[in-house]
Amino acid sequence: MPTYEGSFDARHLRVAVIAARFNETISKRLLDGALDCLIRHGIPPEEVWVAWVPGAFELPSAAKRVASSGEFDAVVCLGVVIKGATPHFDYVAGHAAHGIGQAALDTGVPIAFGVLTTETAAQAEERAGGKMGNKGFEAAAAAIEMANLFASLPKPQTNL
Ligand code: INI
Repeated sequence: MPTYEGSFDARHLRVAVIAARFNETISKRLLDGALDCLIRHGIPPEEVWVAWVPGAFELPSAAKRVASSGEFDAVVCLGVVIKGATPHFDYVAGHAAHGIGQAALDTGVPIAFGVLTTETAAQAEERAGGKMGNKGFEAAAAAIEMANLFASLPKPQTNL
């Protein structure tokens, strides 16, 4: 029975990280977690690629642009959307989730969803290096695993 599983060896991988600046204090901690993961798994620090966008709403278009460049094996999207802070939480969070997923489907490149969607800033902080871990680290680990899995799977004839 052929069984496929992606390893966490990132030494050979080209990974792009896109971080949303809104709620920057927290998104910087997600970025710290993502970089820690990528470097611990073997990517030389000078080869990790980072781009900043204004907010989570901009993550899907930037992710699609970067993923379709052909220069990366995986993309990690990071952002922080806090419900208490905005009446249009559902639009920003919904667009980010749907759009990032669609960008991954459209490009065939794994794009990890490291966007916190929480009720309060305290809940976001807990998930950005606090007692609930660091979702930036987890998203980067998912990106590594998916990039290695895709490299080992049978090649698609089309991206559809
Ligand atoms: N962007 C976020 O990343 N998080 C938020 O909580 C947020 N709030 O609260 O509005 C937010 N808004 C900005 C949005 O992502 C866009 O940058 C902006 O609408 C310009 O397109």
